[in-house]
Amino acid sequence: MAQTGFLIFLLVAALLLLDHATGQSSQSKARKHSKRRVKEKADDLKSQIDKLWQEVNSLKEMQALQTVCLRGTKVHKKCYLASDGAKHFHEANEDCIAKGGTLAIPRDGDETNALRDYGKKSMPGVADFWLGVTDMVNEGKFVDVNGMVLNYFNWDRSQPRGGKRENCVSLSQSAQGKWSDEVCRTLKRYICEFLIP
Ligand SMILES: [Ca+2]
Repeated sequence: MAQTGFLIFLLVAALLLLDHATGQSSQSKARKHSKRRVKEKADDLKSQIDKLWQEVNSLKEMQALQTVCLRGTKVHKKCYLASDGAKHFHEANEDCIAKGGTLAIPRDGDETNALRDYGKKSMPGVADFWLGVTDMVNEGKFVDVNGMVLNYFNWDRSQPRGGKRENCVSLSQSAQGKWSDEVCRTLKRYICEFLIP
């Protein structure tokens, strides 16, 4: 991204200036006034560098998000990206976090439909996949992977029913996007979701 390149250039220029300013500081020890001015200048440059770093990092995040959205799909204010392989719930969750997202958490009927359609398209023939919903902390109290209360549930008939044995939730394609609790150590495909700022 051209913007990132420009910011990195600015950062390097600022670092060189800072180096120069620090050098000056050691040469002019005798003159207190000038020394203070140089220190102020250096502090100012440092804060500018901090700001530039923040911008570089947020640009990197935006770029990563764009890549995800291009590879996956963009629906409303989220991007979804299907996994290549199957994993246990915890590993699937960690993989999504490493990519800057979470396991997909449908928040309403529209998101369920979008997720179901994307799942069918991106993972044809896959019967179900992990969602970012679990009751492993408090049995029977299902929350999202951030531990936040859920306002939307889409349980299949007579689900959840796994008790303490089944603490992780999957979305079933054959049940039109309905949820079931499952054994967390089951190998399943998954979809990561990324919130668009
Ligand atoms: Ca349970």
